[in-house]
Amino acid sequence: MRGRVLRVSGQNCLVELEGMSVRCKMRGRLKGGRRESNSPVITGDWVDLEQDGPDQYVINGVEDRLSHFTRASSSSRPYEQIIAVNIQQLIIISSARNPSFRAGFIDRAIVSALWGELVPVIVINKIDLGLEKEVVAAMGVYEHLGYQVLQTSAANGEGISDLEALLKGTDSAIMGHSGVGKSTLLNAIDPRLALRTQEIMHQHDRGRHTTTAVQLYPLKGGGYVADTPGIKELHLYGIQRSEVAAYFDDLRPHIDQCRFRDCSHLNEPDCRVRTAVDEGQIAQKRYESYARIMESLSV
Ligand SMILES: Nc1nc2c(ncn2[C@@H]2O[C@H](COP(=O)(O)OP(=O)(O)OP(=O)(O)O)[C@@H](O)[C@H]2O)c(=O)[nH]1
Ligand SMILES: [Mg+2]
Ligand SMILES: [Zn+2]
Repeated sequence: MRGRVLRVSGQNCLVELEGMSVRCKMRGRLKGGRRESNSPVITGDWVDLEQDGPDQYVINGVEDRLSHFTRASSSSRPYEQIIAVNIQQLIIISSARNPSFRAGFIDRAIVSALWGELVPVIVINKIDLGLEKEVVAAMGVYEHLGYQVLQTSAANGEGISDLEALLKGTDSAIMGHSGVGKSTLLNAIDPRLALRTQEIMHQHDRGRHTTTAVQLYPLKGGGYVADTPGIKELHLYGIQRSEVAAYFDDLRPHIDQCRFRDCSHLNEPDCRVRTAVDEGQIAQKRYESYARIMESLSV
């Protein structure tokens, strides 16, 4: 039988099978699988199931994945942490403020999406709290790059129907810092989800994550969406320094025109990328994000 993994916790999975949610365990040889990764079965996986008892199933195998949202763990020896697979869109949620807007985080998330074969979409939530100049400028940059940018407020309902239309009929994962309103937005789209959200009184507690596990939910209009726990730092996984510029759609057109073929675009002479920054063809902020990613990668 073929099912879709909705949630993974240790060796236990919740799997959608013919419209029902069933509990599954992983077959022994699966557990031993890829040691360098967080789990052999990931939310969004299509799996081969077998009934093992009255109310118990086992996962025999995992189908090849078409796409993935992956990061590196923040531990001292980073390992591959695959968050969700077989989805089409990565919905990158930021808040206009509280917690404060960080373009650098969005830029990393875009790289992560493109590397994982996902279409990045940018959502600025909490617009009821006002839009500072920096936020408006960043939205302009992303729109100019051709990414879809949505403005929402879960508080007053603005943009919620746009977000709903965006999610409908496709599979997406929602990501962003803790407290930007990911779960609140999903509840606004479908109150039946009844996801836990942060209490107002705890809004200023740092480091408190309200959503603690990745879970895929079917949407009423068709399609699925994965709510994910807040991410503090998005460490990129599997990308080498020499590849980063190609994931910046604004840098890429220039990278073949540098004097050196292996130009890092950080400090070499006759670097066409840095000239483009100086001439205003590449936004300064985007270049800073690129440089910071390069600094964070060792190879
Ligand atoms: N003013 C305002 N507050 C919002 C909005 N959306 C969410 N909030 C509030 O922001 C807080 C955090 O919302 P959550 O939905 O729990 O945030 P989250 O991104 O799911 O957080 P984690 O699960 O920890 O990653 C709650 O107090 C919400 O009521 C909005 O559009 N405007
Ligand atoms: Mg949440
Ligand atoms: Zn260069």
